[in-house]
Amino acid sequence: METAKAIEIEKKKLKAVIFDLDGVITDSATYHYLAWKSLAAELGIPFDEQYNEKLKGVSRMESLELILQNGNAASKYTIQQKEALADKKNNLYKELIRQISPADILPGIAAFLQELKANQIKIALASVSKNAPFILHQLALDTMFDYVADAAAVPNAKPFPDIFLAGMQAFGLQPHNCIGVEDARTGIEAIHRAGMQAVGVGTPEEMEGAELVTTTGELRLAMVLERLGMEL
Ligand code: B16
Ligand code: MG
Repeated sequence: METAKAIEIEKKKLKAVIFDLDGVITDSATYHYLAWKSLAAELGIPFDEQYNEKLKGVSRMESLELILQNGNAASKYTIQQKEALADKKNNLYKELIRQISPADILPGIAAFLQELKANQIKIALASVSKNAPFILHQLALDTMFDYVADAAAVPNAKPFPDIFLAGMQAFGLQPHNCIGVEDARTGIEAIHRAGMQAVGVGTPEEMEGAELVTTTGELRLAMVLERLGMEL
């Protein structure tokens, strides 16, 4: 009986927090939007902020497909042409994100990361963005992360669990000792498929299914532990 209780307590220890980047650590979505908008305008395809919402947490090539579909242009280009279009967008995006600075860290995130570090909880990044290491550098957060998943090396993008599992495996942990923090539906699904509890940053409608729905400004270790039924 006592052994069973001890196992249950062990199962709920929080040992790692695995973060999405865009929309959680910083709002790089604005720059993705501006870069895609420029490309869409060049191609004569309608594109607005509402449509941009569909691209949250979606990989670069899949985002391009969605934009082309919106203009009934998906079959107009060869794979090679699509790769060139995606490169064009990425070059513009890379220019834009050079202006990101530590002032662009979303409210509450720096304090939450400090709390995790102070309590020896591992910190990982599970962003599908191939520009994530550069953005972390611009935010002066690169030394805060114990592991940054390589988006290029992960076979299946979100909503597959691969990128969250990569973070977990890097620390040799089990899913019940890890949680994921996300701002996109596909990301919440990926966290759940990885067997972890999900913290959703956004509105209850957008973050439906997450075990805890909050804002970055409200993220505090004690609150997260209590709401997720975990402990240090
Ligand atoms: P890149 P996340 C995602 O970042 C963005 O939300 C999504 O809009 C973007 O297309 C994707 O990264 C790929 O980014 O073109 O820089 O490789 O939310 O997973 O941090
Ligand atoms: Mg995101």
